[in-house]
Amino acid sequence: MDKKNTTLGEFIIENQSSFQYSSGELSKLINAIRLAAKVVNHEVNKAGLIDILGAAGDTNIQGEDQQKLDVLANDRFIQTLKNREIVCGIASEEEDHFISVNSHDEKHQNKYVVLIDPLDGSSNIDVNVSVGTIFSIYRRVTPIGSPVTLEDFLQPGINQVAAGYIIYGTSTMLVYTTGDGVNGFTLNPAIGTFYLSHPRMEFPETGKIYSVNEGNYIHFPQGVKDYIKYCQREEDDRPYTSRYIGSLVSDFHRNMIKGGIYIYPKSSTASEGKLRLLYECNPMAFLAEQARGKASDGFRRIMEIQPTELHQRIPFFCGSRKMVEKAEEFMAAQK
Ligand code: P6P
Repeated sequence: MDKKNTTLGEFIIENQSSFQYSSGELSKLINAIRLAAKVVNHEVNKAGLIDILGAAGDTNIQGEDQQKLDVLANDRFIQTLKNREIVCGIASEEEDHFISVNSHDEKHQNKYVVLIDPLDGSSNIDVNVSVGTIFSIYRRVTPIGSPVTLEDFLQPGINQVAAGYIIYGTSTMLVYTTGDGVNGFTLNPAIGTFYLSHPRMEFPETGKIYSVNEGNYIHFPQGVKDYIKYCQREEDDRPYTSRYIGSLVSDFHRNMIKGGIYIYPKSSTASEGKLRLLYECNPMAFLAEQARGKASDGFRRIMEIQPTELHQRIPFFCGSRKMVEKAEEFMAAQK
C-alpha cells in the first residue's frame, strides 16, 4: 500500500509482511524512531527560543564541539530505543563506545542493533540551516542470549535490515527503507502524524547538481579535481550547478529528488575523508541503492566494505548512478 496520505503507522502495518523474518520487532523499532523524531523535531524547531543553542561545552569522540541540541537528540534517541526493549545494542556517533541494552532484557533476547548519528550537520544549528538524524539497523550476528559485542556493530552495509533519516527542514520528513524501495513521510506538526508524501523515491539516473566543499579543492586527490573541472566545463549538458548545504542529509535529499552527486573525498588534511562509514555512509548508501542510485568510496561499493572500527571514516561519492560512475572514471584515471 503506497497511496499518498497513508500514515506511517498504517504503512508499517501494511508492509509488515515484507519485513524479512520480522516478528514485528522491526516495526516496533521503526515506531520508536518515529516517536523520538517527533520529540527531537519539537526541540529543533524551538532551538532559537530556549537555551539549547550554542556549544554544550563538551566535545565528542571526533573532537568536535558538541552542540547542546545534538546532546539532547542523542539522549532522546538512546532513551527511546532503550525504553522500548527492542534492541540489544546501540552505537551513537556521539558516544565513544557502544551501549549494551540489557536493562530488562536480562536474557539478551532482542535481536537488533541500531547505529545512529543523532544530529548530523549540527554545526548548522545556530544559523538555522536544516539538520538531520541518520539511523542504521542490523540483526545481531553473535548468539541471542549472550551480551552484544563489537562484532555485532562492525558489519558491512549489505547486512542492514533498515536505514533512514529524519530531515528537520522547511518540513520534517522521515525517509527510510527496509530493502523494498525508499519512502518519504512528512510530519503534520499540528497533529504529530507522519503522512506518506513521497512514495517510492528514486534518484534520477543522472543530474546536473554536484555537492562538494570546493573550499578544500587544493587538498583533493587529482581525480576529484578533474571531475570538478569536468562539471564546470561548457559542453554537452554542462556546466552543472554547485549546491552544498554542509548537511549531508539535506544535500542527499535534494539530490535524490532533483538528481545529483554528493562527494566528500579524502584530502591531504583528512586522509580518509570526514564522513563515518557506520553512522553516515552505510545508511545513506543503502538508501541510495534502494533508490536506484549508487554509493562508493570512489573505487569500492560502500556497502561491501568490512568495517574495522566503530568511528572509521571513508571517502564518500553518492547520488545519481551515472554521475557517480563518471566521477569513478576520473578516480580510476588519476595519476
Ligand atoms: P565540511 C556535518 O558535520 C557533516 O558530517 C555532513 O553532514 C556534511 O555534509 C559535512 O560534514 C560538512 O563538512 O567539512 O564541508 O564542513
